[in-house]
Amino acid sequence: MIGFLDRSGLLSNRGRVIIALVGLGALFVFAGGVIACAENAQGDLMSIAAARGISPDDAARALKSFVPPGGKDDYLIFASGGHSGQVLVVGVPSMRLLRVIAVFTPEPWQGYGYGSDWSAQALADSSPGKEEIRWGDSHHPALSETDGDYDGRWLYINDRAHGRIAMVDLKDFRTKQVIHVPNLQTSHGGIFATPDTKYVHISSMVPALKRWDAKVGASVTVDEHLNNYGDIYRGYSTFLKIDQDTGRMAVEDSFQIELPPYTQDLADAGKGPSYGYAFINSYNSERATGGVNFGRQPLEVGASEYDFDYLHVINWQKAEEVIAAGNYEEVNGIRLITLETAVAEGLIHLVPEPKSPHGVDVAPNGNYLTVSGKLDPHVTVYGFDKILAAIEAEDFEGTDDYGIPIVRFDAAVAGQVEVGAGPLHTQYDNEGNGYTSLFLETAVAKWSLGEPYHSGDEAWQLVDKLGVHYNIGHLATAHGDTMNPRGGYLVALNKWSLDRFTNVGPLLPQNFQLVDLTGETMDLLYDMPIGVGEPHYAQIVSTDVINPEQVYPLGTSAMTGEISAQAIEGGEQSRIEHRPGETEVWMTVIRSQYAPDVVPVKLGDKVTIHLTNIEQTLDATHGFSIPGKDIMVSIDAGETITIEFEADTPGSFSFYCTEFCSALHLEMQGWLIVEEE
Ligand code: CUK
Ligand code: CUA
Repeated sequence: MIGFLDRSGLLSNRGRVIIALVGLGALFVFAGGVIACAENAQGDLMSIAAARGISPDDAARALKSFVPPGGKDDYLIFASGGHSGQVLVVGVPSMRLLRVIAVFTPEPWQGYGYGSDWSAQALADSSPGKEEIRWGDSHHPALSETDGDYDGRWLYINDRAHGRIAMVDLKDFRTKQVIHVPNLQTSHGGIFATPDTKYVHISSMVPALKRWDAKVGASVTVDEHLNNYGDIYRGYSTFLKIDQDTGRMAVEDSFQIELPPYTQDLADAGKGPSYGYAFINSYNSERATGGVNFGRQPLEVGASEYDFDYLHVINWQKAEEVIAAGNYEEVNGIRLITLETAVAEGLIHLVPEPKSPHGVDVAPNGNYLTVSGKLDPHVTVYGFDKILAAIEAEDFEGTDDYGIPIVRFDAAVAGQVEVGAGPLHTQYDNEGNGYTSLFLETAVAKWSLGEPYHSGDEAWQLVDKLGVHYNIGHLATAHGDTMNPRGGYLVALNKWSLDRFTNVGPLLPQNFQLVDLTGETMDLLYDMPIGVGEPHYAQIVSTDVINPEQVYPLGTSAMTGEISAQAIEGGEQSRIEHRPGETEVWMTVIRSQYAPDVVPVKLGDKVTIHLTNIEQTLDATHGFSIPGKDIMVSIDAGETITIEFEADTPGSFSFYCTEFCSALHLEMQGWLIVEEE
């Protein structure tokens, strides 16, 4: 033990670690009642750490993030899976990957998109253009909220590459709806749920041609693109109405507001005093078009010309009234308030934002809005009360080219904090602090908000900074987007990992870093490599509010929640019906047998099989696949899934259960026999 401390050479600083190790030793004494055991345990811990070259600080960090085998996590991270198109569910503090939820991309283990009646259909129906899209850039997850806090009902996420948005039901962690939002070509802003989940918001990323229809297209020339950009392109802010029973987005009850062709970026929901408002920042208010080969400035130069871009302040409650009054146009299947109407009705105001802004994040009290300019070392915090007062007093510095009033910058600002280079996104804790990611500095800055959280010299101060590895994008704190943040942990979502893991390059994993917020200074606890895409954003929710159901009632369709009578009627559940040109099969699935297990069909038949897993035990999932068919379904206990295919090849085909479900799993197979007439 002495040798170990000598090796560390920092005895006084490491005191707390020694206390932790001694404390752990004491626990063994208490449990075992044997002094010798205590010394051994302590000695063991010390020698294990020493043998592995682990410093006392790292040993303490390991204890803070370690969840023993069989132990449970305190929080779940719902992280976008980036180009994988999926959602990743990770435990905190253990940083163990617990689940991958298939959303925009087919996923074979879950049978998502491989022939099942619901998921394959959802993916096909949501493809915006003329061909089926088989991937997505899953981007910003948003958990549903009640009274401004995560309620564990649903999760929404957008596909940055398209105007798609999906709903995941947290009752069974499955995607239940994928839609393409009319008029959007790409999406970014938000997504957020209003504090009551009345709406989920998504806005366009890059502006699209006016009245863009993804299936039909629109006519444009290079000349029009370069010279009329400001006239022929528009952005869109979309409020998708949420069915409170099912969580589904109802496009027919939703509406859109047309925006200027700035590149709308991140967005957030008003809450508390700002309930009824949405905030969307933007860059490229210059409306640069790119086109170096046509003698134009590079886009990144043209789009960085102005000192200010604009935060959009949108009054969606007032927009609801405009819709109710019938003052809208129906465009590509959604009710659209035109830019002209939005200006005339006073639905939108702009507030200048310094230098190519990226994030806008509403503080827990709903009054402060933090924005950061990628090219400005400050976070700028607006007071919603100040913005409202300025709007009321018409304290404007003019209008933009589309007639939208611009609130005077100084009238809106409540505070500014110099945080460092390349600030992007901000999250909050339960003590009135903001945490801002610094992309260029590759760090997290902790800073204090003003009244009522901090006053006098305590307000608007940089409090602490922590280096992260490397090039942080988003960050997330526990319940950090709600009115009730929990503090405790922060996760940094880093784009580069360079020297952090064994080199598996040249494409290296992304790096989720777990940070402890409970001490005087932020402390980095753990690195988690993510090797499946570039996750952008994550939300962290207490496991208290996530309660998935155990098993489905017998015969349930996971998609609709409906119980199929035919699937469960006694005796009727296992049978085959032949009709001219088609065969319909009702098949039960249980450890370790399909019934029927020999399925005769005629060549050319349209074959429909309704598979029902008649088990009622958690995790007793079975699979089903047929050689030569792109079919792979996963059937959870109680679930019914229908598959359809054409019997286009004569012969016998051994279908089998793809899940190692029992000792006789290998025997869980059957035959599809395709007979020629
Ligand atoms: S954006 Cu990725 S780091 Cu697309 Cu949310 Cu800021
Ligand atoms: Cu069922 Cu293997």
